[in-house]
Amino acid sequence: MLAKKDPIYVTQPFMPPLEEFNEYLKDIWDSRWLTNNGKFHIQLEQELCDYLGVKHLSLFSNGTLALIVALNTLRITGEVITTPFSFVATTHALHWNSIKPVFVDIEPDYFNLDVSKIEAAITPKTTAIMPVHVYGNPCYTEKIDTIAKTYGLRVIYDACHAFGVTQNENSVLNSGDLSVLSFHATKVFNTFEGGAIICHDEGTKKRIDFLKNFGFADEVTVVSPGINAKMNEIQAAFGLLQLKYLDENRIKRKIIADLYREQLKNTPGISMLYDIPGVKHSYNYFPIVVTKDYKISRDKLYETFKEYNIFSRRYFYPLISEFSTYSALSSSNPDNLPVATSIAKQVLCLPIYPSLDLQDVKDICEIINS
Ligand code: T4K
Repeated sequence: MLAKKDPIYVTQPFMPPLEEFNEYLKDIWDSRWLTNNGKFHIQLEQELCDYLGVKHLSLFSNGTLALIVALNTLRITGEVITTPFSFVATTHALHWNSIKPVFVDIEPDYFNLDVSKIEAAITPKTTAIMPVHVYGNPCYTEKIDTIAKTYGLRVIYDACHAFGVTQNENSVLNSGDLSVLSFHATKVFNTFEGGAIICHDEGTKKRIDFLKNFGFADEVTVVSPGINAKMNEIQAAFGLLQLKYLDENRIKRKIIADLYREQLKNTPGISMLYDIPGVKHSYNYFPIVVTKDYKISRDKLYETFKEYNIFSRRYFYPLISEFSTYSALSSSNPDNLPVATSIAKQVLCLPIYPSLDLQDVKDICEIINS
């Protein structure tokens, strides 16, 4: 097989027809209202609440700032239990709040926090748990809820991969105290850069909205040292347009995931994560695990793809606990994180996005199978 002429990336944003976006742009130009809770911002918050099945949602300029503000909203301090198997922003958000991350290992089926190991990591300084629905597969939310209630802890979900994910028809975003989404260009739903916090009551929504706007409650009152994390009107308009195509795009992603599963089901040494009964998945990522029984290593496969102009990604390698900023923490010791350490060396995310050609999916599988 010859190398592809155009590169195939792990993901590509969906671009709606430009003419349709131009209509929104014209509206913004004419109104001269560019940011600070404009009409598209208000409309997008409402439409997202409806689409996602959540009560309150506050838009942000990106997911990282949303995570930082989420922790600040609940005045989290001390130590927070979290996963090392995520994008580095998850732990950075703790760092920016002067909170000590305490890493707990992941479970081997879906690579989410291993709930059986959380309690052993709780100390008198623990104030919260920050799990991640990795690749959009829901964490064991009920068990996490029980632990949190027992020990009086708050739960903030990093749900950046879990846009539109439901479990028995209920949004996973309704779990815990707060959930945070990312609308980065590489996500299922994107606003170029963007994000959101989901909360369950009006008072919390108000505090979040103050915090993302410098702490202003009104023209002359600052209630807290807030930050500027507002989404602007161009981003919000792009989001409104994306929403119109979302269901169609989710179907396309599922078709791609199913095709990978079909083509790789008998490949020795490759294992995959299957859909969970009762869960509507996001298909933001398609991870495979390249085990020691596969003929070459994960890294060799990753390099081989590059020769064909195919750019898979090793999300999430290295583990967050392995970055120098965090590696000195006692919970970063690999002996504390055996499953995460092993999975990070074997996982590879294959390309998946709505405009990915099915023939390209077959070619990618052929490279793996040949
Ligand atoms: N929590 C979790 C669990 C997260 O996964 C993330 C972000 C966050 C928190 C923080 O949310 P944000 O603050 O980002 O909203 C990417 C994204 O930048 C990042 O948003 C994402 N997670 C992470 C998993 O992936 P990189 O460094 O791998 O991105 P990059 O630029 O290498 O892009 C990947 C591929 O996507 C490229 O090879 C090509 C394609 N691409 C990318 C961009 C930016 C495009 O085709 N068009 C584009 O505009 O981090």
